[in-house]
Amino acid sequence: MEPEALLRVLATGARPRNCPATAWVRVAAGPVNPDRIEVRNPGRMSGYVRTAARYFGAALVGITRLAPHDIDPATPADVHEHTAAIGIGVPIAAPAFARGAAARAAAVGRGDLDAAEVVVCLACLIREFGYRARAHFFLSESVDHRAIASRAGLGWTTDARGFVTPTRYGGWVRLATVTTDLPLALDVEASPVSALRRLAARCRPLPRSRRHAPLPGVRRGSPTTGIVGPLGRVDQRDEHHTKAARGDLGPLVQQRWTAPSVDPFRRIYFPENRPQNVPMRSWRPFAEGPVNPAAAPVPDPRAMAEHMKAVARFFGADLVGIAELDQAFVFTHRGLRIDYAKGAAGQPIHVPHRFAIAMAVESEYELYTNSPNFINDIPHGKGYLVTARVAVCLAAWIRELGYPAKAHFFINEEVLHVPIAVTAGLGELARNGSLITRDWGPRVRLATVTTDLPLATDRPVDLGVQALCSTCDKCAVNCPARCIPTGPKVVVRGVEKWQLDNDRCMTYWTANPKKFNSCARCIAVCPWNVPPRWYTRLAVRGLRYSALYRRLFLWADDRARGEKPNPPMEFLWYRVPGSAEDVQLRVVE
Ligand code: B12
Ligand code: SF4
Ligand code: SF4
Repeated sequence: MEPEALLRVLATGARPRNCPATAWVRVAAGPVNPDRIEVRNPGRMSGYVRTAARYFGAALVGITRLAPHDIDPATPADVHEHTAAIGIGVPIAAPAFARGAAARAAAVGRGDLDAAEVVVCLACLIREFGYRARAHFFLSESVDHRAIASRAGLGWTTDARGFVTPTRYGGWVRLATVTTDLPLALDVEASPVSALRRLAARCRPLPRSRRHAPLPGVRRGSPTTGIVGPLGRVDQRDEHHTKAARGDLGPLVQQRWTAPSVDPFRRIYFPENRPQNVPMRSWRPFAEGPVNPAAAPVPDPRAMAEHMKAVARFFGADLVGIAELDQAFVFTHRGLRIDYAKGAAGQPIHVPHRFAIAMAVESEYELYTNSPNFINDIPHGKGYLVTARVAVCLAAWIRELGYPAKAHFFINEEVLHVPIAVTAGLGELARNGSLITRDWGPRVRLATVTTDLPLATDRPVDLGVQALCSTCDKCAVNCPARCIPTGPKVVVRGVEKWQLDNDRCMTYWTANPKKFNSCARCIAVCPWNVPPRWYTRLAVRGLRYSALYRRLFLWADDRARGEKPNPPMEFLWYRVPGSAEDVQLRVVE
């Protein structure tokens, strides 16, 4: 269905604002943090860079010296002074809904988009370390990726255009590069590969993209959050991040919330410091854009809804659902921090669209077993980036089909994602104030696209979440700020729900002495936050059937993980249990 629309989004088409990758040209290079970290051990620094690149999405990472013949003479002057080149290989996966040449072109386009995301994030991170770095990708390239990648040991060039890797991806990778003057230990060049191996790699089938079942077997149509009166709307100026920045929660909260984090990884995801080192920020102008005047006919909204969900999954969504947009879930007035900076705070919000597409992206379980700490801040930021990518790309694709669409994501949102996701059947509202999904529990980030594209809608689901919350209070007991209620639901703005003390939550995040910039303990400790295994998926499916089974499940969770879970975790430079003092943010030894 309309493969050209997808290709126009992935490559620079007729309307550049519907091609989200173009935003990243602005963050390929940027300001360098004047507060440079000291690198005493380049080997350790290389390890960090490699892990970070893999976390951003690279399958292959290699580090080599930048040679003069790698660089295009027209390259910006600063690159000539860079000493190291980090070669990145990103695997490509074909969409599940296309075949043949269209599938290959889409796979290559998505691979290029992902490769750009990896190098842009890595370059921003290095600049936040205090070193120069530039991302080179398909829209901003001035280096020879294949020469760099083969010297860095990623694989071998095959002919004028080909590159093959000695991995299960074979030749199905896209290359990109970061050049930098960060001191790094170098990799060795790859050894020659036999002609047979090259041939074998080329003959491998194109890997398919991840497919998630659209919640089969779920009891639909029985919403568990009762609506008992007229729904009240919310003013975004009362949003708690805004209140913190405005000073409503006290001077300490204000000072901490508006100052750059001590953690460089957080600084590339949250725009409290140098905006050009925050890739997501450059997507704000792409949330909306021109609509293709030649609208594609939609004879069957049900078929279009299924196709749209497949496209959203292709861009990286793990769950997708559709609801009629209820204006009660649209903020009344603009009030994000950036609106204050741009003088737009207080302007009335109008989202005239008929439908809302809710999307969830899972966060890595391994980084969410304990909280609060520097480690769970990392998937927090990445989740926002990935949900933003999905929403921006999906909205651009719908506009290319000829229908208006707007992406709502962190730092650019006019809607409440949780009620929309509940209405669209992604999961249920829980005691901890979050959406709980069947397979990933509350460990998901959300984004929404609003549109007029004719679509069939989904219905709310009953997974047994509220039934379990009625006999469980693990989040409330473990909340370090004591802001989750242990008692029954109350009615707020016409809705029966457990009501959190949101001011206390926000205050705890920012005023805590360890300088973690957020908290997600109510997500980490929740019994629904299970590791993604077949047996845990099976275990949670029984929760809606029996009260006895629910009690047994809670008992087993307490025995397996503890009533107050505090498991050790380690990632990059960070250790848990630990503190800011344990984190070597200043010196790499
Ligand atoms: C402001 C805000 C906060 C505030 C207020 C918390 C809150 N629960 O709203 C603070 C700063 C405290 C906060 C904390 C956190 N947040 Co927050 N936050 C937001 C934000 C930007 C706006 C929500 C808002 O305006 N709340 C103010 C009023 C409306 O809150 P409320 O009356 O308590 O209502 C809540 C629910 O009851 C429900 N709700 C309200 N009305 C109705 C009506 C119906 C019918 C239903 C079903 C539900 C429902 O929606 C609200 C939660 O979004 C949203 C993004 C967005 N645009 O939606 C993310 C968001 C809710 N936060 C999120 C997360 C993950 C967190 C944290 C874990 C922090 C972190 N590390 O990321 C904690 C968890 C705290 C908690 N237990 O809820 C995720 C939730 C993901 C999920 N699985 O549900 C969101 C959706 C961000 C995202 N893009 O993914 N957050
Ligand atoms: S910890 Fe228990 S009460 Fe809290 S959200 Fe999870 S299941 Fe519900
Ligand atoms: S994020 Fe932390 S402080 Fe806020 S409600 Fe959850 S556990 Fe409590």
